Amino acid sequence: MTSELKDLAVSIAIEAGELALRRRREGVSVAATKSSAVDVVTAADREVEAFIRGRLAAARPGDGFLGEESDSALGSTGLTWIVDPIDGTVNYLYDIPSWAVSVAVAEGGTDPATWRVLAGCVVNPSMGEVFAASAGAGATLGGQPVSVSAPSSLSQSLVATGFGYDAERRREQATTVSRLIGEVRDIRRMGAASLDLCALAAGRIDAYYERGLSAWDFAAGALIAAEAGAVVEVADVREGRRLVAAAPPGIAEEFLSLIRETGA
Ligand code: LIP
Repeated sequence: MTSELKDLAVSIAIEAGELALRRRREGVSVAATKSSAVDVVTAADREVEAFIRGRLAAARPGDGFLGEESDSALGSTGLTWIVDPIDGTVNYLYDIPSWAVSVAVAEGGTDPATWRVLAGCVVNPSMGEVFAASAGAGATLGGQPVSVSAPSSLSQSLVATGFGYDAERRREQATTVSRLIGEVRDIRRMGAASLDLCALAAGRIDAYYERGLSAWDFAAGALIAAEAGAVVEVADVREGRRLVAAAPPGIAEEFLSLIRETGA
């Protein structure tokens, strides 16, 4: 079952990525803003989500849907598809080749506190990279197994994070980074949570944290990272914003402790 769900997620995410890439090459502009003047949505975001939603409705008509750009649907099968049609929208708008199509399917609803993500796929169309995982069956990049790094220490670890769309929240997050940056190898801010988590899965970074993500930003990437061997924590809700943190087992406890100490 989870293998078939993963195959469907991969098939749809690849096709959606091809559509998004075509629209990028045709030219992209802001269609609207959401939580702030810099929280943008493009026509492609909406078109790609509609495409994904249509393919899922045809393949699994009774499943629920939760996407970034359209109304959610409960469904009747107990499964819900959790979709970010273009994660890294600002990168997409600026034609920075670090954005992704993220498709996950979960049972138990859409609250990370209670859901069980069964399968997921994250596609980076600009790089031609397809990350995928199904629960208990490992994670892959291009169909080949991937696994997290094994950093010798936290001070030797490359850490990725991200920032919110609200200026005051970004100031707070910058303060956290200023406290953290001297304790680790370096920081990377790449602009798409799903790709940050896949980079962790592939050993391209050693740890990741971010506060304030939506379920669709990390549902697939968190499964891929966990199936690649990462300890993934989605908790510590503060002012309605959860903390997502992930790291290899050897540094996970120390890393989680450090990001809490620094106020993440
Ligand atoms: C993005 C996340 C990223 C975060 C950005 C933004 P979007 O999602 O993937 O990690 O730092 O602020 O939230 O809005 O591009 O789908």
